[in-house]
Amino acid sequence: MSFVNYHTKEINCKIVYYGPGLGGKTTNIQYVYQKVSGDQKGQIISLNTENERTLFFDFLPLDLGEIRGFRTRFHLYTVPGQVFYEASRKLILRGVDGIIFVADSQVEKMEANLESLAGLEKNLAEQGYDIKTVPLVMQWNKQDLPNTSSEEELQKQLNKWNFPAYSACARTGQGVFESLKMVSKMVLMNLKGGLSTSPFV
Ligand SMILES: Nc1nc2c(ncn2[C@@H]2O[C@H](COP(=O)(O)OP(=O)(O)OP(=O)(O)O)[C@@H](O)[C@H]2O)c(=O)[nH]1
Ligand SMILES: [Mg+2]
Repeated sequence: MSFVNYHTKEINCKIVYYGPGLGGKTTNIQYVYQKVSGDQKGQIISLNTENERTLFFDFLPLDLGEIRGFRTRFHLYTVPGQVFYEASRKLILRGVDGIIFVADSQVEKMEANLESLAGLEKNLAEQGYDIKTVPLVMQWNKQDLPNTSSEEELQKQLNKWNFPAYSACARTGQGVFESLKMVSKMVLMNLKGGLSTSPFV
């Protein structure tokens, strides 16, 4: 739930990058961190295993300045994608405002994508959220690799709700800000009072 404080004129929103292990969630927020200017970002915090897999989460606070008189901050989180970290994913999803589902476009990863998406739907339902109504953007990542599913196939298998979707290569940054801009716009439009200007546009 976005935290809008009318007294101090602050808005805090939580965006979670969700998806299967090694799909590119951490790479997304590392790219954002590299590109956002110093005064807009806090430290990136990563809790990793020794081989660079996310152990608990990555966290990047972004300060977007004022939107209609409200000091606006976005807190970006990634979940650990490895199957056995389900409890961590549930915890990180608490109070989420917007989600970027980072799918791995490689053909052999379709099962892992489907499993992760089913987990997301279930974890949201446990919080009382219906996935259909949550601001969510699909990201078809790793499109630079050979042997990827077509966008049409990804769309058919993973996006029956017809969320906005972007092809991406998080390593080079393709699609990274497009996804973030769209989800931020959806989150702000969802806020009471309809603050409809995306801070990234
Ligand atoms: N070729 C290619 N490699 C990518 C892309 N995005 C990420 N990678 C690579 O994929 C590997 C895993 O990326 P991460 O960002 O750590 O994946 P993750 O989703 O955070 O993984 P977990 O933390 O285990 O859930 C790294 O070696 C990245 O450099 C991409 O678009 N193309
Ligand atoms: Mg990670």
